[in-house]
Amino acid sequence: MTLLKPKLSREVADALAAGGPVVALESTIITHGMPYPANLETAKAVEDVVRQNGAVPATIAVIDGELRAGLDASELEALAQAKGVVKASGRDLAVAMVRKASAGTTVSATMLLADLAGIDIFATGGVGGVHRGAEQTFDISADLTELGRTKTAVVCAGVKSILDIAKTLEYLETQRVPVIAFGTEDFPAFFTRKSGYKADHRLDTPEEIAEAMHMHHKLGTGTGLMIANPIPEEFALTPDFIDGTINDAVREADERGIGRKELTPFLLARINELSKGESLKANIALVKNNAALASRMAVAYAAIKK
Ligand code: PSU
Repeated sequence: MTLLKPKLSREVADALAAGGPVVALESTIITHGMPYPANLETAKAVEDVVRQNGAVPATIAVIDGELRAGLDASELEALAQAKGVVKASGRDLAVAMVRKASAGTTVSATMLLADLAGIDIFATGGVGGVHRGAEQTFDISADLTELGRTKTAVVCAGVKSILDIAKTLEYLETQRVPVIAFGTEDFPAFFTRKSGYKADHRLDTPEEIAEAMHMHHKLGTGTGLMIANPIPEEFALTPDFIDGTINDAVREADERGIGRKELTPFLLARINELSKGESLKANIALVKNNAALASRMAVAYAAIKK
């Protein structure tokens, strides 16, 4: 069976045809991860960061049922303001297409669509993981299983402690996904540079990471890679401050019975309110930082592939 391909913007199609560096970006962060207008400003700023670092941005989404890689300014604007947009993980894409719905794509859906488009590297803020209490709820993000089956390198700032970080790392090990921290031994926890856990590997340059991606795929592993890039020091939140806020938000979600795909958006919005916008500022800074690293990796990877 011939696999589907997302519709590419002209810029993305040209870059891919020339074997040039392209970085995929997700859209759930726009539709469900940040409030308007910070979501739109961030989406545009992140695309600028990718360009400044020598790559072409490919924001991935579903627009009126069409799979897309590379959105123009008015499409980004519409997505950022749309109400009731679907949050689509990989399994939701087919139904969104049939219903001609628009959807923000999560890490899992974005990885899948990036791979179908021929894009090897993807930058985001945080990936989903094993939720706290998963031994009761079984709530494990499809992002982790997608990492175990789709050959995309995902640059993130680690996972935040709304999740069970230890179990998330265990799950990634089971899924045969290398976790590579950039320039540090520590696995970062999104708002903070350390989680208390070590990453499996440390590499110190984008070129080395691109080389490792190349070897990983040449081994036929068939899995993705997680590149964990700590938030820049000046934007990092103090663990005491953010951990208390996260615990309050998690408790509230529990009391209100919020779960499944509503849980992560609820926690992100609540943490932003409780932290009086501090978490959003950190979130924006780390996404840009990840986009810069992903772009430098894409430039190096394109040179290796040529
Ligand atoms: N973490 C963030 N911001 C986000 C998300 C996670 O800090 O926007 C989004 C991503 O799109 C991720 C999704 O793929 O939430 C995970 O949702 P779930 O936990 O329901 O799988």
